[in-house]
Amino acid sequence: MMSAADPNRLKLAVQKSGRLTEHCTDLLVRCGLKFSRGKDQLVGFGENMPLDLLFVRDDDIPDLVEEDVCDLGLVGLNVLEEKRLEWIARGHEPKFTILRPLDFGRCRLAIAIPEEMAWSGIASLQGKRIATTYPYVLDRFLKKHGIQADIVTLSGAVEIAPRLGRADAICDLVSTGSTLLANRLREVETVLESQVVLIRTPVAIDPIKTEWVERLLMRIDGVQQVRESKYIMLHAPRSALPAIRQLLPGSESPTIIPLEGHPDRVAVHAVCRENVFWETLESLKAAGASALLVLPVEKMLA
Ligand code: PRT
Ligand code: ZN
Repeated sequence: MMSAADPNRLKLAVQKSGRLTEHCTDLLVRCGLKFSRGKDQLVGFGENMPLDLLFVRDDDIPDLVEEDVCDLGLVGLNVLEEKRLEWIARGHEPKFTILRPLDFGRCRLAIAIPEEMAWSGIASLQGKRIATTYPYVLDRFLKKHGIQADIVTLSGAVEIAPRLGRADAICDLVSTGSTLLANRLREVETVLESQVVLIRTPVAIDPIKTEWVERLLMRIDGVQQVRESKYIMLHAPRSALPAIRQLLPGSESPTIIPLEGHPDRVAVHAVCRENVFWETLESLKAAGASALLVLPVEKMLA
């Protein structure tokens, strides 16, 4: 009987409930994983792969992987980098590996100042108090720029710190910028660009499990590739082929198929690794193409 405690099963840590949860489970489902979540909701048991999900707070993911409690983890680079610098400051040299950057959870850790504060570059932060939940990443940034400032470490609600008189500026995550706007703050400097990354334990993973890690990576790559990819089909006169090939966005070598009874015409099939817009179709038509068809790509394996 298989169970989640089986040492032959991979354990992957994901955020329990937050911004990343749905993106992470969606990615894994697209990779073919079927999982059922137990009563305690803490473990997702992989039904068709020897892979179980451990649902935890995102801040715990780096430790769980570094300490080999989990083989793999999905976590924002912002959280990972803060942990990494904290470990180093405490004398622990981190040994986990980043396997892949993933195309979700994008945001930036940025410095923002009250709208009315004067700004003439990073030097304006000299001697100021900056509120953040990322003291280690901020400290590295300030040191790199030779700025001495007071880091006020908070556990949340950083954006209201200037209004409360607790800080002169903030260093917080930004995605759309609407939180800053609502708090009359102005983004002035990017400290760290972030996205979700897949990390693995520093401890050797046994061969059977390694094979599954490799398979998972291949599927993740496939899922990431197809997101923007389109399959395009069209008919064209042979003479228009050079022009048409130039217009196909991000495609390598299209398949050219003869059309029965039309020696001067061919069908062209190509995978485009970029989105195909109406403008592109119009240009293709102008170049002589007809019977244009654009299809989404569901799976891809190189
Ligand atoms: O409970 P747990 O500790 O697991 O969750 P959490 O509350 O710490 O994290 P959560 O779910 O808020 O975010 C998880 C991860 O999502 C972060 O670590 C980032 O990697 C990523 N992420 C992407 C973001 C944002 N975008 C984001 N905009 N995390 C937080 N924000 C917040 C930001 O702190 C600010 O309050 O959203 C606000 C700004 O958003 P905009 O759109 O107004 O600019
Ligand atoms: Zn968190």
